[in-house]
Parts: sequence; C-alpha cells; structure tokens
Amino acid sequence: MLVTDASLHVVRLPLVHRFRTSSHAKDHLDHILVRLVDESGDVGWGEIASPSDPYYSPETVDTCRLVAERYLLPALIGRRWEHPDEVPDAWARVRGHRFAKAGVEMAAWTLWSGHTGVALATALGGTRTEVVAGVSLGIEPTVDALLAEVQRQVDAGYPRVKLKIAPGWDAEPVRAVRAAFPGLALHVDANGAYGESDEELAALRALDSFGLTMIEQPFAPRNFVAHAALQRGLTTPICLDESVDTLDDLRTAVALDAGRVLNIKVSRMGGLGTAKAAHDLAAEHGIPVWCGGMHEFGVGRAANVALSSLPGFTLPSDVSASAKYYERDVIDPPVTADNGVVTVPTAPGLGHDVDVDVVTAATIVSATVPA
Ligand code: OSB
Ligand code: MG
Repeated sequence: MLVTDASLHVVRLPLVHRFRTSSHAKDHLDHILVRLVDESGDVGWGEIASPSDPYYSPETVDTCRLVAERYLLPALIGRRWEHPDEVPDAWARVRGHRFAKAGVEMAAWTLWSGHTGVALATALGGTRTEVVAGVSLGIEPTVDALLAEVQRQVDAGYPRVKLKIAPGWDAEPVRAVRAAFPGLALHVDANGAYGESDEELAALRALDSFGLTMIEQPFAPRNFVAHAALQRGLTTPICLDESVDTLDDLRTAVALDAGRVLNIKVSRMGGLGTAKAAHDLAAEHGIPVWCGGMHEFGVGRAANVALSSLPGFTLPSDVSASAKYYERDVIDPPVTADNGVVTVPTAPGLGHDVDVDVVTAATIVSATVPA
C-alpha cells in the first residue's frame, strides 16, 4: 500500500445532551477526520478523537492537527507498507501524541481493510458477531436529573451504566441510582479527580458497598502506587483508564496490582495495533478489558465496535449508538444498538459509508497534506 494524499477535517457536531465530567462540560465536540488516499484511488477514514482542551490527556485538537500535519502524514505519504501493523514504524521517532497517531493509523487500517476486502474486525482478530454496549453518564445538576437520565438509558435497553463521579458527587448519587436500579450493572469513573487525603480516601472506600462492577481511575494518571494501595483495601476492582497509555504502563499496573480491569481506548493507546496488543497482554494476565470511548463520531465508533469483537472484551464497551450523542452522525448508517447489542459489521473498510455531505457541512477547518 502507498498513501499518496491525505486531508484533515476538523468537524464539529453538537451533543444531544450536555456532558459533564470531573474536569469540564461539553455541548459540542470538534474531532478531526483523517482521509487517506492510496495510489489506486482507494480511500480510508480515521478519527482523531481528542478533546479540545488538555483536561483528559495533554493533547488537544490543535496539537493533534499540528502533529498530524507536520510529522505523521508527511512520514506516511510515499512510504510503502503491506499491513497496517507497519504504519506506526513511519513515525517511530515521534514521542507521545497518541490521539493524533491513533486517528492516522485508524485511517490506514480502514484503507487496508477496504483494499483487501478483509473486514476490520476480522483483521484485528475479532471473534464476536455482536458486542454489548454500555452507556457513560455525565455529572448531572441534581440527583433527580441523574435518575431520569439512567431511566432513559435503561428504557433504551442498555444493560450497563457508568456514572461520572467527583469529590462531592459520589456516594449520594450512587446510593440513589443503586436503590432505584438494584439489578443494573453499574460502575463509576472519577477521571483522576481524587487525592489521597483521609476524607477523599474515605469517600472512595464508601463506594465499596454498592456492588459496583468497578471504580475507574480514582487518582491521577501517573499515581500507580495510590491505585494499588486503594485496591488492597477494596473488594470492588479498580479499573485503569488514563494511567495506561502504553504497554509498559500496563506492565507496571500488573506488577503493582494497581488495577484489576482495563479500559482500552484506541485513542489513548495510540491506535488499533497497540489496543489489540494491550488486549493480548491483559488476557495473559487474566485482566478483563472493555473498550472505552471518547464520544467518538461514527468513524471512531465503528473502529471501537470492531475492536470490541476481540475475545478478551468480556465487559460491556462504551460503544453506545450514535444517537446517544449525536442527532446526525458522519456515517451512514449510524451505529445502532438493539437492547444494548451492536452488530459487528462484516463489510470491509469501516463497514459504514462516510456521509461526505454531513462531513462537509460540519467541517470548520480543513487541510490537505502535502499542502
Ligand atoms: O473517561 O471514559 C472517560 C469521555 C471523554 C473523556 C473521558 C471519558 C469519556 C467517556 C465517554 O466516558 C464514553 C463514551 O464515549 O461513550
Ligand atoms: Mg474513563
């Protein structure tokens, strides 16, 4: 394969419902769609799903655009490769910038899948024909508003709900949701908002009595030691998200027993290839994994569905239907869930068409490489 042309499209989509985490609130998202063209004219799409601000990871839409435009795409264009596993070799010298790398690498995977006719899920080693989706709910203004939101998702058929928490918004909303939905698979995600004060540690320990499937990322990303210490005193498994950017991070987590569940995000780990390798490594250590989301538009969402078809993804993934976040997605058909179950596409490429009219209408900036 030989990529001859590339373009980046910063696309803005409004969210159907305001999403608040421990660090920020969002009404719309700007993600970068990557379009690659090869020498035969085939097209592959990828999505750089970085948030606009550096509150989840150090990257932003602007840094991703800069790095993709200046380093990643120039390294890829004109370089021959046979399989997408070789694509990251093109930018082996570039440290970090994993969201940017993930979006470009994803476009190479879908290009290759479309070109060879091998479905993306099959190419990644997927074995499931259907994947179970959970939903992630932001911090709501009141407990009643949260209960109404959980009810809406349960009515839509989702079997697992994750609640964002932060100091001051933890035991009270969790107790209320647990009381109203005693049988629901429930977990919480703090996005690293807790410190190690006695009060904050006590608030985290208090969550152990609600039958949660996991407590995701209570402490700061690099603080493996605090996660390990908390895990020793908890029955509920700790799940790592922001702590695990690389396979080395995963080895550290395993060595310290800092987390017993892993949230694998394609973006955070720098691409589908590393995400697959993290799945394999976690399986060797008996760690269940699930695919986390970054509110992906349809391109990234379809890639998450393909990844979630690998056998170690035994917990519901954040691959809820497009409609949970967007009224009009950039793919056709959108991702749909039937009682929380998403069918894995068997068609090559993304398994969905990219709706170029929607992309064009929602593009706020675009760039061609080489210029
Ligand atoms: O921690 O999982 C997270 C969204 C933005 C930043 C961080 C996170 C999230 C989500 C999104 O929870 C879940 C989804 O895409 O469905
Ligand atoms: Mg998370």
